[in-house]
Amino acid sequence: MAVERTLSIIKPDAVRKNVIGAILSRFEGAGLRIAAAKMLHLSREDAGGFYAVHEARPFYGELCDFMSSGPVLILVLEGEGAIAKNRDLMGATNPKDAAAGTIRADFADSIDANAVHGSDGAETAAWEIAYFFGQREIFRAES
Ligand code: RTP
Ligand code: MG
Repeated sequence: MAVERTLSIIKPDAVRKNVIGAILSRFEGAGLRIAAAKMLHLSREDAGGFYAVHEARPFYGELCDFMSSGPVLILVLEGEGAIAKNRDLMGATNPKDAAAGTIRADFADSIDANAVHGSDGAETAAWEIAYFFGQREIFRAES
């Protein structure tokens, strides 16, 4: 399987709950490396631009309010099959549907406050990584 990069966000609810370290351990335990990281308090415009693909959806306003409600930790994860692996670790969007042992089953409260974001495909991963990081902020395994 090819080495990939994916964008992960530890969302404001998980930062508030003080479970950043617990979530990072899930990624590292599954063989993903943290290739980049930054903590930001997104403006509503930052959040809106990031989730522009959902602009027409009824939940878009609440999503932007929530994502700009407190600091987030934004990560680039790197590893074999990183995009799908991260989605597997996250679990279903609604924590009620998330499989036992997934991040959302263990740390999310609701479909809105669902602890983590993860890119859903190769194209979105590339776009999302470029939204937050320059090339000099992303590190390869050997650096
Ligand atoms: P994410 O983009 O944050 O990783 O989540 P996802 O792929 O699992 O879900 P997506 O369909 O991309 O939706 C983005 C976020 O919008 C909220 N949402 N609410 N009320 C609803 O029906 C609904 N559907 C989605 C969720 O917080 C979801 O993470
Ligand atoms: Mg999504």
